[in-house]
Amino acid sequence: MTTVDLPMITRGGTDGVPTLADGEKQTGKDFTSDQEVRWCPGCGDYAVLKAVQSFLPDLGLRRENIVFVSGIGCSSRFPYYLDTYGMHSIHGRAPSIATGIATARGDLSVWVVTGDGDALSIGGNHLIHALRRNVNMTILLFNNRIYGLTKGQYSPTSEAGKVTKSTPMGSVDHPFNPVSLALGAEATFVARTIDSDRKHLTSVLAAAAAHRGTSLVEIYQNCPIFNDGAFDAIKNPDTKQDAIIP
Ligand SMILES: Cc1ncc(C[n+]2csc(CCOP(=O)(O)OP(=O)(O)O)c2C)c(N)n1
Ligand code: SF4
Ligand SMILES: [Mg+2]
Repeated sequence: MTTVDLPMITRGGTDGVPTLADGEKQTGKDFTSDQEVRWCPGCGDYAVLKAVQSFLPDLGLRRENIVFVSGIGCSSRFPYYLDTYGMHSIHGRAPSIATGIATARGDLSVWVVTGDGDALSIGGNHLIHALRRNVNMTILLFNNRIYGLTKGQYSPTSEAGKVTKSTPMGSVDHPFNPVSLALGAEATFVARTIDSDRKHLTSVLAAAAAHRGTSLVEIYQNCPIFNDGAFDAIKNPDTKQDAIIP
């Protein structure tokens, strides 16, 4: 039997993407678009947006070589608010569109923004195959454990027994753990972080961007309108010590 030695991956996630000229500097402002941000007051998406806008200058990449692709959902409005290239694409299909972009254009830093419904219901198949193919991109999965945009139906990450308008007697199915799902697809980088911890979130973004291959970052994100307090156990100072292993 013959075997083929695969080449060692020695390149970083952003290698090959044009960088700023010497002395050129960017700030979070350079990554802030002129679009009015349309999320509900108190939505966790704001904190993630701010963290990403503040983090992107650290990459030192040219803005025109960065692209954010999203699916459909509240979280998927993300590309409008970033002054990079972007695409608010098709429900569940962002990983596939991003796969095409990353495959054709090695000079781009490719990011996906998706929600728990977008990534794990309609887009479940696209997500697992993107992870399996290990194309060079970073997937930010905003998990609020609910469909926000369509006004509060239960999602594949809602806890069993969830009472919503679409499950008035409580949901009967068992939720996905996105991290386990990604590991099952043999993803090469998997992480979980939370909207309210800017420092941790930023460090995870940096590690994910530095990884060559598909990085999956699950971000716990509070939806104060349809699923408020979903992550209180890990936010509350009285309980978080028992709920988190850093
Ligand atoms: C083909 C198709 N099916 C269903 C919908 C309705 N729809 C829009 S967004 C969404 C789910 C959004 O939930 P999630 O991905 O968790 O994003 P969130 O709004 O919570 O950020 C659904 C079912 C649609 N737009 N297109
Ligand atoms: S419905 Fe929930 S997830 Fe959507 S913008 Fe409002 S608070 Fe955010
Ligand atoms: Mg959601």
